[in-house]
Amino acid sequence: MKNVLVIGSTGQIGSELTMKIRRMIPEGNVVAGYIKGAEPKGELLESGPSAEADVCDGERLLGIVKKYKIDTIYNLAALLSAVAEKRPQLAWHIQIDGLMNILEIARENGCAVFTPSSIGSFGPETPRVNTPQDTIQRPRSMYGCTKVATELLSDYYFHKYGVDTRSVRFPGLISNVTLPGGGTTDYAVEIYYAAVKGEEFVCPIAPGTFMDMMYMPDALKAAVDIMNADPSKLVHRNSFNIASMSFDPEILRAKISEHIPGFRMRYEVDPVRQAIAESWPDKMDDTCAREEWDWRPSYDLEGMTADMISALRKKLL
Ligand code: AKB
Repeated sequence: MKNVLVIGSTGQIGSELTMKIRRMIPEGNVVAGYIKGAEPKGELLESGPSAEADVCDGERLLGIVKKYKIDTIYNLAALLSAVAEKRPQLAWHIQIDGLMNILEIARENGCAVFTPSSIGSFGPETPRVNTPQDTIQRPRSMYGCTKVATELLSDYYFHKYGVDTRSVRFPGLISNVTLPGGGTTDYAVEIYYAAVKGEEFVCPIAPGTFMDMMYMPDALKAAVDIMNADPSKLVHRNSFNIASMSFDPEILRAKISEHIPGFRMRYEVDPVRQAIAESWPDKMDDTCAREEWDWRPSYDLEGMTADMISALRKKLL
């Protein structure tokens, strides 16, 4: 990995991943791809090249790949689960038509491709606890349908054309830099902002609803490590379960209260998000990622909470 295009560089993952890769390979071109209306600013804009890179515009993408001699594409363009339920056709267009554009360009230009999958690729018939790497994937959400199709198409391009596609199934991601938008797990980010600002948090997910979650530094490490992994050791490719912690809103509330006594939370359950959350695993088994490319998370709930609160205090107060 030397010349890298990050599509969706101003989003929740992209804004931090682009900077991490730029620090890792200062001699390379790490292009911050963006769409109109979400242009990079500040350090992201100033620390390297950027280019308009809409996944639905294959010709423009090809131009960027050729201009910067791109060898690796991080394809982070996606509508998250709750928004995708409102705009299912658009979600399919971005996540699948867009992916086809990228895979074709990768096939013709020898690029490796990372397109994340998610806990959303599972559904109500999937074993909920210690969800295996290879298991039933029959999601009921459009987001889930696009994630299963992403896994299949990415594997197809690997087996049929030898395109170096690799991926992980991200849990809900928690970060103090860029907010997510329109996901089912967003509550686990928003709750920290409310707690640090001294506000009551209105939780859209019901108590007792467990989901896998992960702190952003671990997610970024996974995204980089999987692309740097020794290919001869990879039995799987698209996509690996990765896990670090699982909790429900009550456990998270109690943990935050240890750091911010008096923190208040009440429930106003959002039926769309709740239905999606109930169809997702409680906790994935990530043994294959540990064995095939040495995946190890660094943060548990306590470590993440202490770091989130300290970072948000500096940012917000
Ligand atoms: C969402 O909630 O839609 C995402 C995800 C788990 O993929 N954060």
